[in-house]
Amino acid sequence: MIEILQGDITRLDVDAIVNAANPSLLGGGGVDGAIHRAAGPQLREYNKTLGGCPPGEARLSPGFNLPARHVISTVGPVWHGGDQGEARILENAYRNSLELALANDIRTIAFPAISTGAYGYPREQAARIALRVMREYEPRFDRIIAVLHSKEDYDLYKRILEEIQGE
Ligand code: AR6
Repeated sequence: MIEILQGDITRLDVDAIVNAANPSLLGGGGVDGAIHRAAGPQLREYNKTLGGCPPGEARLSPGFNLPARHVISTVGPVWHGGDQGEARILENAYRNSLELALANDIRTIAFPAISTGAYGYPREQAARIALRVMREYEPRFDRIIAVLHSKEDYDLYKRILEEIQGE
């Protein structure tokens, strides 16, 4: 089942929250900064052992001080206008996060709106990709949660999910 929530992803008690990271996996701003602050410095120490992550791939870490049991870090594309393979990389970020979750018996997972902040991906196009991949994987999870920071993004996701469910 897909759920759409407005709020702070670091507060969720789920098997895994997904981080919109950068390829270093060592922290940054936005949701990445919030997750590292809430998880504690052990997350950065652990991620040093992972050796980074290319765009579109995903890596697993423990949740440390988070209510969530795991952090799945993925790296979305930086938006360069849309002709640099951004859509495929964004789709892969969602898909590889969900595949990594399945391989680790994760049944409840929460995603932020990957790439739509500092990385500049147009929000509506990104939401369509996110929700289409979530729909595809929905039967294999107990909960797939999209967590939106702003009311605007929350409303956008609600609208697009209704559109997709009507197809
Ligand atoms: N919970 C849920 N969503 C949040 C939270 C939160 N606590 N905080 C912010 N968002 P961004 P990106 C939303 O910039 O575009 C970092 O520096 C935010 O409103 O966090 O993938 C990394 O290290 C936006 O809608 O991620 C990378 O360098 C969404 O999360 C780079 O930013 C994603 O915005 C990644 O950029």
